[in-house]
Amino acid sequence: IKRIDKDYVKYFQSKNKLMPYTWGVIRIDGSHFHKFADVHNFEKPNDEQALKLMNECAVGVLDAFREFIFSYGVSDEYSFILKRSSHLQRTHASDIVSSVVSFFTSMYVMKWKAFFPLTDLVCQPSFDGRVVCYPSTDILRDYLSWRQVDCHINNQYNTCFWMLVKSGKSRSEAQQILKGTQSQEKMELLANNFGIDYNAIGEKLRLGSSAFWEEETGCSKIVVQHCNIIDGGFWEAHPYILA
Ligand code: DGT
Ligand code: MG
Ligand code: MG
Ligand code: MG
Ligand code: MG
Repeated sequence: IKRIDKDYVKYFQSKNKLMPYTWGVIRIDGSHFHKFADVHNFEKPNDEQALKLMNECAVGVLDAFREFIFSYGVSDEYSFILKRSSHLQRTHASDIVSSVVSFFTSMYVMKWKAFFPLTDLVCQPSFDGRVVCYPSTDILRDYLSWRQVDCHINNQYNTCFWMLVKSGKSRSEAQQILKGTQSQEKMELLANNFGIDYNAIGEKLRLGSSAFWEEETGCSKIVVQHCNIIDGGFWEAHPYILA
């Protein structure tokens, strides 16, 4: 048998590398979670247990992949920030994204019963993932602010929407009432119609969740907090995260 050198096939692999010395952000997002939430009877608009399960999986990722220093999650998504120096170790974008996505997904399945003891997992959760490199800390901060603003806007809308629906409006009526309303009008709608002070709604819902390595004298541990990551205060209190 004639041996043919078939090594050439490796040249078809494209090398999609992360840009060195930038902030790499891996964002995963649940696929069709609209349906997944319905099938598993998630509470509307926010299911406390579902959010806790997402946080647990994020903590698992931080613990398993030590290149991540900070993560931020809301709804069915989580963003993981790679240390700038870690690019030299894991240079292939698809390797790191696929590892994180599969780890997060299997952890979600493994931990399901602990958070939903009375609900069977009846369809497979899956997540998509992408990595984006941000060249400066300012732009990374803007990225995180964008996600937290999105959390606030969606949560405020969803809170109004489901209060209207639960009070007897149809979904299209609720949509019509909220169409074009500004943040202030939504706050007034909640206060006047339902006696809800939006600012008193739990921080976990308004601010999303940040899971990160907390450094204390001599030791560091992973914590989950619901804090404002748009203003400078958090970053000044944790200067080592983006150092
Ligand atoms: P995708 O990401 O394009 O595959 O589609 P979806 O359906 O995952 O949409 P996405 O990611 O834009 O929005 C997240 C959906 O997940 C949203 O439509 C409602 C659902 N969801 C997430 N968290 C909760 C929750 O706590 N309670 C309920 N009821 N639904 C939730
Ligand atoms: Mg998606
Ligand atoms: Mg989704
Ligand atoms: Mg989403
Ligand atoms: Mg391998």
